[in-house]
Amino acid sequence: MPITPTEKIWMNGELIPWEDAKVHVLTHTLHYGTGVFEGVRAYETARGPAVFRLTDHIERLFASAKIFMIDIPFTVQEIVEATKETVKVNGLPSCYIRPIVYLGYGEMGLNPMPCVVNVSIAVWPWGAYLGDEGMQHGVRMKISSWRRHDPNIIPPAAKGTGQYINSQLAKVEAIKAGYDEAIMLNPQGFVAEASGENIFIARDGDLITPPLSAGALVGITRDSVIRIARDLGVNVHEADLMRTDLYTADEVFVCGTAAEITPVREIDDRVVGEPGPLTKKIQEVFHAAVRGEVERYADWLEYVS
Ligand code: PY5
Repeated sequence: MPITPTEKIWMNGELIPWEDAKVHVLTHTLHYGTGVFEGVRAYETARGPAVFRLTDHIERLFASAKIFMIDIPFTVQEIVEATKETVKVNGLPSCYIRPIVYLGYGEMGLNPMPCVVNVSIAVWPWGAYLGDEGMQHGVRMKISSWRRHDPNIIPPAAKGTGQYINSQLAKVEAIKAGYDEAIMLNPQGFVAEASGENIFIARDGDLITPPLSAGALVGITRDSVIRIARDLGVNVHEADLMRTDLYTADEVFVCGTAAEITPVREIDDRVVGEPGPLTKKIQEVFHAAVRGEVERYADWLEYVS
């Protein structure tokens, strides 16, 4: 899905025209992948655009930066405000938001610490990441032959730009084999997550998701799903899952900012089926919550004006 340009991008404190938001080819992050980013969404609500769990996303951005010892030259509050400003100035009722912290031009050694730290925030309209058909009827997944990285090799707790080459190896393999998305096992062989989403299964009415220690990103949608499910009276637990737990699950779905709640209808050619009742209910509550229609989750929305 090609990016639709919008008007302005926030770069290091200034809103500049979309086409001027450029970096030098010797930008450090381009060469070695030390950068951190977020994927956030703003939704249309009755009170105008609202950013879903914005402060939580920006706090995770700072946590990712801390892991890589990148000092962001702004505060959390400043980036929160800059994000709202960028959404507002572009005049979109809803959009995807991509804040990125990257190391700039000036050094080429492997020591990233002397590099200048840059921050940009871009927004553009982005529909269902795994497709409208997938959102309604479920996607077909493949367990990747590529493993999710071990926490002592590259930390899955951080959303580092470079670590996504691992996700891309898995995604390309899955697409080339005719599937929509890849599921990644950790070095021990347990399910970690999908290439850009966390994963849940439903079994006997309970929801189970791999623990963060299995190599899953500390997903904000994952956390929202856990809260919604518990509020619905569903038992949710974290447990190591084997690939066969996915094959025999009653329901499977993945979740993330881009993918929202996407049902899974097939894994490695084993049929899970059309979206089940638990998946559909959580999808429904999530979609209402992000649009400001559920009072209980009002604190998840940060309005841009
Ligand atoms: N796991 C990985 C590896 C992710 O990249 C993402 C988000 C998630 C889980 C879900 O996290 P959250 O719920 O906090 O978004 N992926 C990005 C996103 O914006 C990039 C996808 C292209 O959804």
